Amino acid sequence: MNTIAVRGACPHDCPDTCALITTVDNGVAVRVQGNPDHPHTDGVLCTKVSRYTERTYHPHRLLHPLRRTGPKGSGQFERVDWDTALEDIASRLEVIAARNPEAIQPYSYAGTMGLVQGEGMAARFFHRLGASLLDRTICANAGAEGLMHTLGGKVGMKVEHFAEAGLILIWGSNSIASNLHFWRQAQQAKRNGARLICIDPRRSETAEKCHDHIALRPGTDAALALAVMHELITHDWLDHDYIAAHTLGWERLRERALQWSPQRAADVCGVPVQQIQDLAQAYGTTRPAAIRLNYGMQRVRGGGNAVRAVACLPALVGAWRHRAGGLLLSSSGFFPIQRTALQRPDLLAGRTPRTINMSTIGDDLLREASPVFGPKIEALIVYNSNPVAVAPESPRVVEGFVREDMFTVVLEHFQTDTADHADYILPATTQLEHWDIHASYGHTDVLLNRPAIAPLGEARTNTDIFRALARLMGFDDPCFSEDDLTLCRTAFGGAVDFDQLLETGFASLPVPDAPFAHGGFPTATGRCEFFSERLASQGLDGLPDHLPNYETPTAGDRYPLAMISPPARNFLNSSFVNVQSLRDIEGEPVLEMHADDAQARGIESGQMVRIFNDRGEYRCKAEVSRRARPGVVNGLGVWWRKLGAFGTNVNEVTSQRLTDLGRGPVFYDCAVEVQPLAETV
Ligand SMILES: Nc1nc2c(c(=O)[nH]1)N[C@H]1C(S)=C(S)[C@@H](COP(=O)(O)OP(=O)(O)OC[C@H]3O[C@@H](n4cnc5c(=O)[nH]c(N)nc54)[C@H](O)[C@@H]3O)O[C@H]1N2
Ligand SMILES: Nc1nc2c(c(=O)[nH]1)N[C@H]1C(S)=C(S)[C@@H](COP(=O)(O)OP(=O)(O)OC[C@H]3O[C@@H](n4cnc5c(=O)[nH]c(N)nc54)[C@H](O)[C@@H]3O)O[C@H]1N2
Ligand code: SF4
Ligand SMILES: [Mo]
Repeated sequence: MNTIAVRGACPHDCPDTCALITTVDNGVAVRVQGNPDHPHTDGVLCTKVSRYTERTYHPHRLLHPLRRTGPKGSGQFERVDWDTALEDIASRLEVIAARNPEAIQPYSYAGTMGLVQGEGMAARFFHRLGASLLDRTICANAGAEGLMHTLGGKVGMKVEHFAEAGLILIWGSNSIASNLHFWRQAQQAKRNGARLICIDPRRSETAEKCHDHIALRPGTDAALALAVMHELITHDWLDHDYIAAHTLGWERLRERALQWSPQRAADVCGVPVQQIQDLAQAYGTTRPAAIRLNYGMQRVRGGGNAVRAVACLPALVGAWRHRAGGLLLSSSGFFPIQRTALQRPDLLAGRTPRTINMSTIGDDLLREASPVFGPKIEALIVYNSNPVAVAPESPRVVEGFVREDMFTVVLEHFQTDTADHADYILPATTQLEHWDIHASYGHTDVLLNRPAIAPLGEARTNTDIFRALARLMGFDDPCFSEDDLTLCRTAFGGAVDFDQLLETGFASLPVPDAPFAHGGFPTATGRCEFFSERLASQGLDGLPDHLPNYETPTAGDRYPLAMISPPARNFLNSSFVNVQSLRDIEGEPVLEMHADDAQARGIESGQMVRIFNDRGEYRCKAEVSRRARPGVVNGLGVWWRKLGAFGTNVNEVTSQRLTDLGRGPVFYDCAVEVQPLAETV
């Protein structure tokens, strides 16, 4: 038997970006494990990716191109050969482009985080075509903007130093589920005597393993952070030297924070005042104090401001002085990604296409041509994303996708809800079958992914599909013939040692251990900006503040419950929902409810319920659970609609409104009512 071990990288949208070792027997991948040589991975993978061969060799993997035969959305297709599919797609796009290339819309996100199979060749293709651009806002934009206006970029603590902290605030993050390798650091800190405080409306797996859990109402984090500042000020738990030397706008922030007494915040957040005072005391008096912030807390109207408020805290107490102090939301800003070289915006040749926001794709697919909007969307090319399941307000998204006058191409591994609506489905390779290179948003190493096995069936890489379309459409710039290994080299240019990547599979960036111990923030002023001139000059509040949710339900309202829909532990967004062994662990879609809320509606655990508002209706089982706080229901995971009850998932009821900063989605700012299903059918 010929057995080899191939080094790779996990492609998924997860902060951990693990280094993989795939064992291949006679050309068949038999095992995917964590690389023990990579310190962050430490030989450990999550349950999902440990089962990667099950996903790769899944009986439903798409193995050849498919052309639609039934009505849009029916999921009926016939097999066609690649030439037929690509020639037809190219000629359909040519006809539309001749009228107006902006009627062609790419739609992609983080099915793979790879810089090559992501926006590498694809971006070149769409730039050359002059297609509309896509604002990739669906996950992190509000927080990213908030961080940018405060710290200057997506930068922060190095994850390995959390193990030395004396206090860790785990803020809007279910780390056990979504950031396992950080959780290992937090556990090490706990063993060393650190105190762990979780701030999350849901009593998550992580919350129950921390010393304290602050179960605030969704969308009230800025109020909590401002009240913590209030206490830091009134007890003088401040690092005056750090504030004077390395921050901007202290006097103004002080004035704002003093308006947020713990009692006022307790009323807004729905938590005991004592909990807020304890939190502030712990944060003001424990060194080093670290904050692991995650994107869960910015999917609400005030998400950008909330991140701004939390990101001010470390500078107030001088936490950045220590390498185990400060804050980490994302480390991706440390990576010197050569986006211009990879994506070649120069191929636009002076054209400035409009930009469509991926978070409002439902409305935008239904818009007619107008001077403000531009042309109606006539063609949609989807890759690395499953918008019919993951985008907000899916009734509108589906209405757009079933348009018979729209030409839709979906590059996929599986026939997802989105692929069901395609005119052509093109089978794509998985991470085990292609080259790629990865930055990370949870650590500071670059990872290289080598193909472990040959593509299954007739699957082709995303890059190869766009190369072929470029050729058919007569795009002759030499950049369209570059191969994937060349693109891997381009991604970081000379900034990383590519020979080392080829040899070991990973390479660390030279990031200092305590990057802001002496200030030097990547803002315009080099300071941590409590007050942002840039925001003020746009007519916005220069200081962070609490902005109430769009939908803040109270008892007696038509929709009196707040719903959040955090990720399921054994899925990754909508990926893995079709992997049987993982679905068996998750069971079925559930809505967690507090006993009081369930009882008031005559709902018992295990009963089917309808969760509804003016936008739509989602159906699943209710689970009366300690994980839910009163007034808040938790709809877990982004299930494939067709694998959920009655073909629905949680995005039936979420809204397309946008966050205060970054034009992001507000998945967790959503008021609903819940009823037992039996009464209503
Ligand atoms: N297993 C698994 N891992 C994942 C994912 C997955 O789907 N499954 N998704 C990946 C993706 S796309 C991302 S972006 C990352 C990060 O993904 P995140 O969405 O940040 O994921 P979580 O760490 O689960 O954090 C969300 C937590 O925030 C809580 N939360 C909801 N609303 C609020 C609020 O208003 N305030 C506060 N303080 N907390 C709130 C939720 O209850 C939940 O526990 O994780 C990635 N990792
Ligand atoms: N209600 C609610 N909705 C949410 C969220 C939530 O918390 N609640 N989370 C939001 C967040 S944070 C995010 S990031 C988005 C995620 O949204 P998406 O980025 O769309 O993520 P996935 O649902 O995982 O879908 C990715 C798809 O890409 C495919 N894919 C993977 N690799 C490749 C490849 O190499 N080539 C091709 N062609 N396809 C590939 C996978 O098979 C999968 O179907 O969802 C958002 N939606
Ligand atoms: S999903 Fe996250 S934890 Fe799991 S293997 Fe990938 S990077 Fe690691
Ligand atoms: Mo995300």
